[in-house]
Amino acid sequence: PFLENVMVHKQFVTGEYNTTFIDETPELFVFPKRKDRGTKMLSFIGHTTVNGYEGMPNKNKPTFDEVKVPKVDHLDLQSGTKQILDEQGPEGLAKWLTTQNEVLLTDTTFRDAHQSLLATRIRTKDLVKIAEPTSRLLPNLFSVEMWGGATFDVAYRFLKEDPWERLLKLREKMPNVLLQMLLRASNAVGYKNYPDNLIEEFVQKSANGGIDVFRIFDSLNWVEGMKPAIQAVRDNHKIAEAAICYTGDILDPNRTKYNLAYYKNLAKELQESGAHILGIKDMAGLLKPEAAYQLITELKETVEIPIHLHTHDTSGNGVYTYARAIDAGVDVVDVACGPMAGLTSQPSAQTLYHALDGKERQPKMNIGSYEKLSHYWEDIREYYKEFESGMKSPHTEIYEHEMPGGQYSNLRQQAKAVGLGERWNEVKTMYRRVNDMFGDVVKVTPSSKVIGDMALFMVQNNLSEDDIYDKGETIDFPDSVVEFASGYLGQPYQGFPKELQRIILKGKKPITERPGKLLDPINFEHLKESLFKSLNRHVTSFDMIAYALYPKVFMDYHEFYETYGDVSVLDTPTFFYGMKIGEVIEVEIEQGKTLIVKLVSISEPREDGTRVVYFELNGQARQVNIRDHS
Ligand code: 3PY
Ligand code: ZN
Repeated sequence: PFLENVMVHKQFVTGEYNTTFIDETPELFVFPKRKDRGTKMLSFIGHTTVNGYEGMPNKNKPTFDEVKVPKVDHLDLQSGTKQILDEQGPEGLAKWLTTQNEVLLTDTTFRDAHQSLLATRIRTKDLVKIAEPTSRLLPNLFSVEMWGGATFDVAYRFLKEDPWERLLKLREKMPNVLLQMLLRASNAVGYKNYPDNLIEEFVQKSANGGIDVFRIFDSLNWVEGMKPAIQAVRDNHKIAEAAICYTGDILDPNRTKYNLAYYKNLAKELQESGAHILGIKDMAGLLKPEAAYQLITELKETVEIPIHLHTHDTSGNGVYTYARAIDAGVDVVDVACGPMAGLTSQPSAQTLYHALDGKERQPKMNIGSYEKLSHYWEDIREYYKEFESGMKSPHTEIYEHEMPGGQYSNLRQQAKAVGLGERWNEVKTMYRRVNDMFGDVVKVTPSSKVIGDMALFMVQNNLSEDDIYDKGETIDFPDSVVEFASGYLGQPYQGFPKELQRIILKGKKPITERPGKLLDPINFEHLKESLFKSLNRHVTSFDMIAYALYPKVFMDYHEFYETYGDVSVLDTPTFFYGMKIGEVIEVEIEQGKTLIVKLVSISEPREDGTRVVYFELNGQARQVNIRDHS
């Protein structure tokens, strides 16, 4: 939206245009008058200073250490996996991978690590600053996971920034390593199934924007639901990493539903569906070391494609799990930079490296490089301390409740919000009970939300399992539970428990087809016209996709943008805490154009409930009126 004309238009920048570009987008060739960006920005800073950041208690701005970015000018940019993909294509890259003796690493610091530790709140500005050092210091990475999952939604909803901008900027700064995203198959980066043509459009634009590796999973491990996404990635000549979500415990003889045979069948089906790489996505950190050894050994005998393992270190067993998977021949594992690793995040890259000392598959890397990057992340994490989950030590209870890393803190917040903070232990126990009631399901976004919503609902209303069966006809179940039972998230392995499904649906017939087949395709021409009218500016394909995924979130973002302008240019402490009286900050609003902002004073509230906030902007006195919500 802040891209005002063709010179900086995303479609233009990414080369995604043809000769009809000028005809189709005449509005881009109008160079509009500049709006008063200064006033918008002062309004935002004034608002945040007076009222605090949305959803966070209004706190005095802490003093942070200066964040140092490692200097890398002296390092040549070495070619890496991105060049292999570009030269040899996805099949060539996959083949290359299987010929590597040492294990390769995917760094998740830019995505899952902060999704799992800091409620997905790391801002583009803080990612972009460390992107080039990462690509120069770690040219041997398999990939950097930096997009998708919850980051897309959170960027618009909470960070008030455009996730596509993040993609384009990180791509520019990291030209040598593969960029990876997490794609929830037919749920894209949302929480429900979307029409097939939206999935195709999303994949194509993400590929054009710079994504190389798409890790595709279905929240019920329903391969049928993954096929359109796998095909779309293949059509764009990118790497389709089709992932199996790991649940249960293959070492437990009492849990036979998800056994080795189940995983081997799935792996074969995914290979047949066109996967270039097989992903094993252990989203809750349930894969124990010996289970990892057995699983990877068997899968290596089952499929020819390389295997990429993802876990969360919640139990504290992550490094041991990886070490055993590496013994069994896994090709790539996911790690995060030390200060952003451990607990609900991925195991630490440095820890794994040292654990593999003396082993022949130890990754090829300069461990000192990772330590340099660590200093940056250590400092940056401080900015986001309000979003820490509070988990302080390894949490083996995960093997009981099986809640994914990202959901734990989220559900806890939700429980608090509905007054169940004191009954959190009950919620966890209920989560497991609900899982069993639903026939033991794979739990990952969005199926995990169904289980979480139902567990909260039952604890909140003091409902036991028997109550559901006895009084179910009169119970109004949460929307997500009804959608799930209706088949709108796809089909669970071995089906729904029939009696419970009947109770929830109250006579409505569930679907058994792929929801994407039944949903009307998006008419992008109409969408473009109607968005053009409501936004009153040019509409990019990126805008259309975002709107189609979550209309309200996108429109709220647009409204925010109209009011406050581009706040992604602010430093993070100012974005979350506003300014201190007397403080001076510099804001680079575009390359070469810097505003100097000083907060001079804030008046007492006036009769109408507003305060006057006095600034100096580039030395000139300015003031804005801000409603005090306290
Ligand atoms: C996501 O879907 O965002 C996840 O990270 C699931 O594990
Ligand atoms: Zn994860």
